[in-house]
Amino acid sequence: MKLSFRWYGQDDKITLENIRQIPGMYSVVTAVYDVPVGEVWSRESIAALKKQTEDAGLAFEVIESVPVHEDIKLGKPTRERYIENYCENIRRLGEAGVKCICYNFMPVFDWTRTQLDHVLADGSTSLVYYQEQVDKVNPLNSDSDLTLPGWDASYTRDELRAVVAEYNAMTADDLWNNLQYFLEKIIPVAAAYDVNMAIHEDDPCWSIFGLPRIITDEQNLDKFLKLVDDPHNGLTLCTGSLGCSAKNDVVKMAAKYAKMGRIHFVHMRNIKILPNGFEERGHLSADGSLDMYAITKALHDNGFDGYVRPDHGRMIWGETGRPGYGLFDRALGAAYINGLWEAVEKA
Ligand SMILES: [Mn+2]
Repeated sequence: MKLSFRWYGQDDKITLENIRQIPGMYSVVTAVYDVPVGEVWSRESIAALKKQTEDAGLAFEVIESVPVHEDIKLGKPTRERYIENYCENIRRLGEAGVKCICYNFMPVFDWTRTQLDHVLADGSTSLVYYQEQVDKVNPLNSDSDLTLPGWDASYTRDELRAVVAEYNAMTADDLWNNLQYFLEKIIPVAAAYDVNMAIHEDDPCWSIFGLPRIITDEQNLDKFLKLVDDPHNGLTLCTGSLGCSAKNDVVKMAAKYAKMGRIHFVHMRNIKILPNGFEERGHLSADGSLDMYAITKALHDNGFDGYVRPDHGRMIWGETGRPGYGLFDRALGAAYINGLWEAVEKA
């Protein structure tokens, strides 16, 4: 297990020195943030990130994310240029020593929550998803105020409506086909540069506004891994994204895909499943619906040797900043992951 921590680059108020001081910390998880989605990252930007990271005593081995342009997901003719750009990013990152690239294939909306500062019983705040709040916001409805926290704010209302309409004309099978087309082009490049591609599950792992979502459960992950049956075509196992559906047995999935050698990156966080959605909680098993010890043990016992990062944390001790990505609670999460790993290793 290689412990890692997401860092948003120069603009992140959490410094590399902060991250370096978390016990057991090995690598940052970062990205080039000054390039529009779909374009090629400059070698200079990649080299600068690498130098900064390594100068701070941390490895530069995990990228989250290289985002996938909507035209690729929609299967438009313009995807060719974006796929070639994507391949070039894999080559450049591989040459810079990157071992793992996280990405997702969610139409338009990426991760979705309805509130970013829900106050929990202990006074900390966290991200939550309540279905009745989602149901009130229909992006095709002109009366809707069209805002949920995780959405891409670069879309105007009309642009958002247009892209949602394009997806509404697509079936889940169309999205699968577009994903397969993409993988067949990128995985050979990833293999040549020995970069592990690690798709992140849809968050939450169900359809939003009737748009297709396919990276959601065990059956679909099985199907995904067979689209291109190469170890470089693997997973980011996000315990919170999969675990917000009670239908997903995250412990079983962790064991199964680790044994197959297809989990390259793990996002560890706990969530509490509620009748109308879920709340993000502290990492501790007792604080949510997931058995974090059992997940860790399943990974360990099945030979997992990839990267793990604490995922979203609560805001605690008066910290303010990027929701889910404060220092304090994620550092507690990292310490907990260290403890779980040491315990299963010595058991
Ligand atoms: Mn995640």
